[in-house]
Amino acid sequence: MVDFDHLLADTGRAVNELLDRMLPMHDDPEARLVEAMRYSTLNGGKRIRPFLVTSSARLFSVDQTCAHRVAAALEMIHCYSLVHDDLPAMDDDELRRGQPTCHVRFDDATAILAGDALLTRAFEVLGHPATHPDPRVRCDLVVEVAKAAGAEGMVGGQMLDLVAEHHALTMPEITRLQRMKTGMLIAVACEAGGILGKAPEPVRHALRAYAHDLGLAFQIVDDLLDVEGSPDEVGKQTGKDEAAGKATFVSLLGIDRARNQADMLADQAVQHLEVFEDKAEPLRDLARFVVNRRA
Ligand code: GRG
Repeated sequence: MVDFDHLLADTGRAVNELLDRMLPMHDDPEARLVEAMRYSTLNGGKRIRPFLVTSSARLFSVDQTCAHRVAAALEMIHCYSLVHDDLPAMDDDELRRGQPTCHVRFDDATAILAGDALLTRAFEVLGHPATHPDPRVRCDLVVEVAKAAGAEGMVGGQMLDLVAEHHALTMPEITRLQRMKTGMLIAVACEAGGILGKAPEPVRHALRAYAHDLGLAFQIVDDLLDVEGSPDEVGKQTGKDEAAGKATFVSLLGIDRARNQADMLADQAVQHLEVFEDKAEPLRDLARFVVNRRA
């Protein structure tokens, strides 16, 4: 039995190798763009979304080569969102994953273009026949990932986050915002294994339910780390939400209740996996990792 830490590290290595091959350096005049794309994707990160894709794919005995391609595509989208989120027009951050943010290392325009190019490259990968031989599966992946990343998902959530800087949010409003901003990409990473494995709807539903609770637990811990963590540990500036007067799960619930809520959601997430029996052990371990992480 491979333990969780090794499995997470193996997934990270596999995705790094693939990203390295998918984003090759070249000598053309636009090489700076590729350099910025590589800088923003091959710079560490916990690789939680890739782990969700590969672990859910294993539930349905999906070829891991296909799963790794979907994992790399979702990581490109995740990294694009971080690059754009760090820009001066958004969160204006100088540190990400312990290193200068993309626009600090390059410049704003290059960071915008690197994000754009990562997003579009992700869909090129999803639509490529090497990702799955069945075009209906590839179409399904493209549609579900587009919904999760776009105006009804991550980008819409980011818009709500910007609006929230100017008026206080209630608990249901914050929950909806975070579900869109971070939850939907996490959810589609979980569901991707079911899509690749052509799993029936009730099984895909169980994965979505797990992901829903996991995504909220993840976000609550992110809010806790912003209050309790240090930049050295977390790899980015902390204390930003409070300084901006932003409503978060922690500002509304307080530290102790937020921590309890995250633990409760992780337990609830695990309960949705019963149908998969022992095969879902890595996903159960991930739920525990998400609430215990320090970065
Ligand atoms: C700008 C289109 C656009 C969207 C931005 C996801 C997002 C929306 C912004 C990221 C800002 C942020 C810190 C959100 C909190 C949750 C989150 C996505 C944290 C970072 O994810 P991790 O912890 O990061 O998985 P690593 O570095 O480990 O990959």
